[in-house]
Amino acid sequence: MNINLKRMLNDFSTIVSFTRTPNNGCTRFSYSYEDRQTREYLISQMKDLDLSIKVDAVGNIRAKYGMEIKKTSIMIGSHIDTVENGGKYDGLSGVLVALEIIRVLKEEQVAISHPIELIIFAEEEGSNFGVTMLGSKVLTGKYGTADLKRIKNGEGVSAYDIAKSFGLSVDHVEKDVLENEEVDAMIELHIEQGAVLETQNKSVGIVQAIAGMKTFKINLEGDSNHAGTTPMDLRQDPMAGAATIISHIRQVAKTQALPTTVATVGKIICQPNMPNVIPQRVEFFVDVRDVDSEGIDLIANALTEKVNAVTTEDNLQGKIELIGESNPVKLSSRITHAIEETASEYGYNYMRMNSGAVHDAAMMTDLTDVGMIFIPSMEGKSHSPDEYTRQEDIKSGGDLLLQVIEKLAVKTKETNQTSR
Ligand code: HGY
Ligand code: MN
Ligand code: MN
Repeated sequence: MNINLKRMLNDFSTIVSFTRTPNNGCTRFSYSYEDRQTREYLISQMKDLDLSIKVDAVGNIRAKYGMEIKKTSIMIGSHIDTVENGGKYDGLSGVLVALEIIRVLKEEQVAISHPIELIIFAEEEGSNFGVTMLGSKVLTGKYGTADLKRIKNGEGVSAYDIAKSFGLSVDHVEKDVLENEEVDAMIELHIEQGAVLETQNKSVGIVQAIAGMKTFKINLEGDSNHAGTTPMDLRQDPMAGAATIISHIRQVAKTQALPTTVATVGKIICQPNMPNVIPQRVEFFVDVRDVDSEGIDLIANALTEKVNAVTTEDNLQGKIELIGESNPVKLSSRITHAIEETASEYGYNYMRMNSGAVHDAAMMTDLTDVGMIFIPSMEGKSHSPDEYTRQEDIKSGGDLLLQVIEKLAVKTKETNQTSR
């Protein structure tokens, strides 16, 4: 069996058009107009397949094929939200491959031993609130109503209120949590978002571990003043303080942390943000990641020490807040073995690897056996309008996932095997 690439690409071009920034990448935040357009399109496709559809308290979409089979399901999918001016393939590839696999299983009337559940996680990117994987953290019980009320966007509106105004039954959060015995396995197909597969000349990555991360919000308050008349030694300048902290963290990540440790400052807010005014307040976010917690902790400690030192030296008010985190995880040997066995049986050009990006799949590892299939990102570009994955790579990744589903959830003549 193979996926129908042409049909899938039709889904792709339809959904890629749902963006707030046409001609400048995909901008499709969860709970936005573009998100609603995408949900309506995908839910109509799911209805055409007679899937049993459930949209949960924060907007995760669960659509089951083979509902009548009283067995734990095999869950496949990813996310549809993007960063600002993001790429076409991040998240969406995994969702559309999963939808296409269900179409093929139905079309070919394949006798499945487990229901196949398409999952679309909400707010994976953290574009609204700066907290990644909000949907999968709620689905797996890591976040509840209190967290949704605590987490706020740049205008101070909580995730709870945003979900409510989007029309979601956000008071059902605790009722919608995934139970342990609902899912036999979860597999997410995703673009690599790095350059390893391309440089190693491989078309498929079998993910063994997913990096963990911590996101810190640092707020520095100084004394706003005239840029021309304030002598340098009388300044309380939060932008100068932020610059000292940011370059220090870069230095520590490059020279004192582990080779797998990365630290990024990608968002900074300056008020009043005028060229001729010493700022009053500067707020910036530090994104720290590693497949080894030791690297994350090393940066976290260095950051706290530096914020304390700079606020004292520069006479600033400083506040450092951990706004989101996830642990590094190892993926299931059962599922990675099933993926590798299938890949070698069908002669795919694959390699085992780690993921430097975080993924919703990581949130599922304490509830079920999880695997990930990576497909190449050309020049390793992602979270950018230049993000590109070749059609033939989407096809081979999708075919491989379909063949793994055959192995895990299709009744075999001899054994009529069931796993759980
Ligand atoms: O940031 C990430 O790792 C993911 O793309 N949300
Ligand atoms: Mn993603
Ligand atoms: Mn992403």
